[in-house]
Amino acid sequence: MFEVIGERINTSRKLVQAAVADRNADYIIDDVKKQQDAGANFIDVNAGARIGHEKEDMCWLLDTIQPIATVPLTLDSPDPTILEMAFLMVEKTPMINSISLEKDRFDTMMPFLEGKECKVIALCMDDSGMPISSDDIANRATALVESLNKIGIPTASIYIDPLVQPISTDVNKGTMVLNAVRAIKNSFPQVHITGGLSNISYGLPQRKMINRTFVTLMMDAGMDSAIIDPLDSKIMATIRTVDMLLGKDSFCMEYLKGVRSGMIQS
Ligand code: THG
Repeated sequence: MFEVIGERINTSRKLVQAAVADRNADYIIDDVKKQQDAGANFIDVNAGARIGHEKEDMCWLLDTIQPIATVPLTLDSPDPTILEMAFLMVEKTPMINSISLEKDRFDTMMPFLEGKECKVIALCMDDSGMPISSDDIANRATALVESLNKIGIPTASIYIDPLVQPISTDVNKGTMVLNAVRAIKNSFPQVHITGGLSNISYGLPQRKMINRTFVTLMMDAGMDSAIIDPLDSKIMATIRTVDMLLGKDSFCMEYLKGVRSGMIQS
């Protein structure tokens, strides 16, 4: 079944930033509990937005969240030193977000990840920037999977983020990433596909309509995880319904549970 990575503990969100600045643990604890109750399978923790404070903010967030976390954490930072510190602090084996093909990041992340059991998100990003075609995305995914396999990370622990780009800048950005996901899953049936979805709708109105329609297409292509807001009940209901329609929900049990709880409505 689809794995939801709850995105809300991110200091780029105003209320979270204020709670972190004020060391308001109750706010953070309440938010994490809500995400877990709504069905998050992982809780993403990103402390990157208060420049110069990432290290102590990440430490405080992890100390605050861990005692009440019932699911593993997704440690989210572009800075390998933050990820190393965070990795040592967590009790449950985390998901690392992320490695990429950008040389500096790749070269410091590889020795850190070598032999570790964690799950890892691998971005299809390199020093030339965002991918420009389906082949480009798929080739970067292949390079990431092969490098990670070499240091002992099994394909089933790798979550490829193909990097969704705004459809408002180029109407082909949807099919570009959809075709890439199909190609990646064809080469590596065991690999997971994840990522943020909301970039697809950047610059357009009624973004949630676009995001939840897009997740349906992405799931058909092979996406089996995403970094989203689990308190958005419409996207959660869509995801659960698509899982059923794609044959991932035996006897439609999870769908029926969602209907009975009121989470899924016409
Ligand atoms: N891939 C990977 N990791 C990621 C991303 C990705 N981590 C960060 C981000 N993208 C996903 N997380 C968030 C968290 C919060 C919001 C969006 C993405 C969010 N945004 C509000 C909005 O867009 O309207 C604005 C913030 C606010 O509330 O002020 O909430 O792609 N691997």
